[in-house]
Amino acid sequence: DHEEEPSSDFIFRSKLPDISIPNHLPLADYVFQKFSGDGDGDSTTTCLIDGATDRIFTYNDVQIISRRIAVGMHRLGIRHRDTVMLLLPNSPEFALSFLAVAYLGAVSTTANPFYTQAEISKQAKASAAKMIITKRCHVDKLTNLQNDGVLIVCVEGGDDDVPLVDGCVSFTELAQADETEFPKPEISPEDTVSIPYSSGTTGLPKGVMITHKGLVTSIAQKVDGENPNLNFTADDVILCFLPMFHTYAFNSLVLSAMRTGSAILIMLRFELNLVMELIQRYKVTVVPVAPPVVLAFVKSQETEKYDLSSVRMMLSGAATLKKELEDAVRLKFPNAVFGQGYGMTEAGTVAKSLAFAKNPFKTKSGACGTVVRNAEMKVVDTINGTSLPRNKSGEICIRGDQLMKGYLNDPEATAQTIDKDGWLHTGDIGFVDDDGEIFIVDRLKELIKFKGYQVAPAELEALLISHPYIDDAAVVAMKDEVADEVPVAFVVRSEGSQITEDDVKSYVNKEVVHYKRIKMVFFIEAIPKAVSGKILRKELRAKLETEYLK
Ligand code: 4UW
Repeated sequence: DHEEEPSSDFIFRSKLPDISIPNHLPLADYVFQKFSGDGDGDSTTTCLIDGATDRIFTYNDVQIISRRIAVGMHRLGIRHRDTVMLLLPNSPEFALSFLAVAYLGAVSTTANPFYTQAEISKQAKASAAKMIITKRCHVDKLTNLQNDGVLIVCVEGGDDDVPLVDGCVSFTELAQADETEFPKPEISPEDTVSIPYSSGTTGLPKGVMITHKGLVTSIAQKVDGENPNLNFTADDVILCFLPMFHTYAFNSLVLSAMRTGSAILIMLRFELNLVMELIQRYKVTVVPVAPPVVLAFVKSQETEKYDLSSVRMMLSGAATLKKELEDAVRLKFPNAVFGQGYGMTEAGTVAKSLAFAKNPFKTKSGACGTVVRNAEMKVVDTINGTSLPRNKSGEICIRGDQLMKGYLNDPEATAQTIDKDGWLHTGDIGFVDDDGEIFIVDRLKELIKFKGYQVAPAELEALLISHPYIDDAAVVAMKDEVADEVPVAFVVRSEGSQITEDDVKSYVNKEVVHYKRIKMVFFIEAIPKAVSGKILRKELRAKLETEYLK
């Protein structure tokens, strides 16, 4: 009973032609395709550089070590379709573990290692993780999971210098298995390869089922074809300080770089002077950033002390970048092409600047890219759902093989996000201009982005309402110069309660990672709601500006 779509739909496509995408291949085979059989990749070239230790892994090393880890995991009982949680900071071990899991046909669920015990526990249980790979300093947050039978693998220890934490398996040992014992599983393109978490357009964080086919498609849309949209080459050194547990870094940088044979210089976290030192030392050519990093570069008085002339490409994404900031950072990197990417955990890369193409196009400052190839985009009216022409703002929708399979164990939320015609509704408001460039102007969804990190209001509201002296609560974004947005709470005290702002903050903030912490609390008589019970967030945000922050 498939209804015909109205022929009046305005559909936007890339200026680049569609290409043939080998998305029948399992992810790891696709990523290393150039290094197998008659591929033209040189597997003795550098794949990973650990910025913290200067350790180098060639393409050959990465493939062999990740297969060994796969064998090691298999010996411990991890099978096709089992879930392994990666609770690791940016490190070679992160990439190696992810690939090992992919080789096995198992599933990675990635989480911020600085999550609290409660946050980790929720995700590990919801995704049915059988194993967690982590660092020593995070093991004490996993005791309850370990007691439930989850295997904990620790990247330090097991050799002569460092003793292994009691009850943990040693990563070193895992990586010493015999790769010839590799149990090549039958992986279907529709198998899930990773389950990052995202709150999407509404509600609590949900597991996002990314398939081999989806991820291969998303990578190919960027770096494959005669004129790749994102022209990474084997000569590039790509800096990665963006968190690897997030789709932007792992899909768009690490895996895309591996597909092209580039070197990835891994940094634990963003630290401006270290970044500049590494750019100079390794002659970094590509610097992927998020808006707060752009701000740090622009504000820094020390950029001239370093030789940053090797940088030929700087990409921003994950949050709105102001045009003034974009214009200012260009001056600091005169040799670099600057542009944005726009993506979403559920949809991979949605748009990428064509300034990064091998044969580039002229692009405008402030645009967040053009829709990726082999995909369709439309902009729909938020009231009646009709598709809108160029230069008219509405909700951005995207369709193609790169989309998630759905939310884990949540068909209802899946159906709310991907409609029956296969369009994923992003919850972002924007328009497509005469040159096909996309501008995001607002967000329809309730998601708050602190420096590009997701903060789900529903998660904080659930915590607030669990307090005996709180009757009702709503969390909305407040504008912030550095973080872009910070979460603030409106709270209805229960009758007779004297609960203070500090009480509320300390009750919630100990349960969540730092960027989800509530920055301000406003007491209110009642939370404004629609008849449907939906919180009128727009009204609260307006209230913030007119009443509270004057
Ligand atoms: N401008 C304005 C932008 C932009 C933006 C994202 O945490 P998630 O789910 O995912 C991301 C993914 C970012 C990303 C950027 C570039 C890229 O190539 C890629 O490939 C996978 C991924 O942030 O949050 C999704 C939401 O973040 C906002 C927007 O609201 C989106 O729905 N967002 N990029 N350039 N806003």
